[in-house]
Amino acid sequence: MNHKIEVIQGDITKMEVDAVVNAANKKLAGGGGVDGAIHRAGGPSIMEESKKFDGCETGEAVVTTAGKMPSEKVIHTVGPVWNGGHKNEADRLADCYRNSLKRASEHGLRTVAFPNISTGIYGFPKEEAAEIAIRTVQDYLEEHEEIEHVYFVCFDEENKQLYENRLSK
Ligand code: AR6
Repeated sequence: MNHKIEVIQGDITKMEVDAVVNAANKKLAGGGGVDGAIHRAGGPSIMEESKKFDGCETGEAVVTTAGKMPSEKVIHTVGPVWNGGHKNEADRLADCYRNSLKRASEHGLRTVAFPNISTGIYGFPKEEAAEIAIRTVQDYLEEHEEIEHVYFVCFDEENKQLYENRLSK
C-alpha cells in the first residue's frame, strides 16, 4: 500500500487534494500552527461551518468546506495533548488518522493530505507520532480501496526525514 502514500515537505493549505486534514482543538475555535494557517487560507466560511458542531472530541473528526483553498473539504481532527505517554495518547492519535480517513470514505473524498498531528503545540514526540501515523494509514488503506492517495505533508525537515526513513523500511 506504500505506493498510495507520499511524503512531501511544504504548506498543506496549498494542496490540490479532495481533503486536507486540520490539527484542530476540541472547541473547533481556531488557533495557531496548521489550524491558524488553514483558517487564514480558507477564509471565514470554515469557521462558520465549524459552529454547527458542538466541538469535537479528541481522536474524532468532522468535515467542513475548505473555503478558498484549492482542496474541496477540510477534515478537522483533534489530536491528543502529550502527557508523558500515560494517558492513551498513542491510541488517541491513531484514532485521529483512522477517523479522518473514515470521514473521507463517507464523503467520497479520495485524496487526503495529513499534517503531523499533535507534534507541534500539543508536544507529541515526532518519531513515535510518525510511526503511528504511517501504521494506521497503511492498515486503513489495506481495507479501503476507495482512498486513492494519502500525502503526509511535513512542515519541517526533521519530520520529513522521519517519515521517509520509516516508509523506506
Ligand atoms: N502546513 C503543514 N504543516 C504545518 C503548517 C502548514 N501550513 N503549519 C504548521 N504545521 P500544530 P498540534 C505543522 O501545532 O500539535 C492549534 O492552536 C507543525 O510544524 O499545528 O496538533 C490548534 O488550534 C507541526 O509539525 O498542531 C490546537 O489548539 C504540525 O503541523 C493545537 O494547535 C502540527 O502542529 C494543536 O496542536
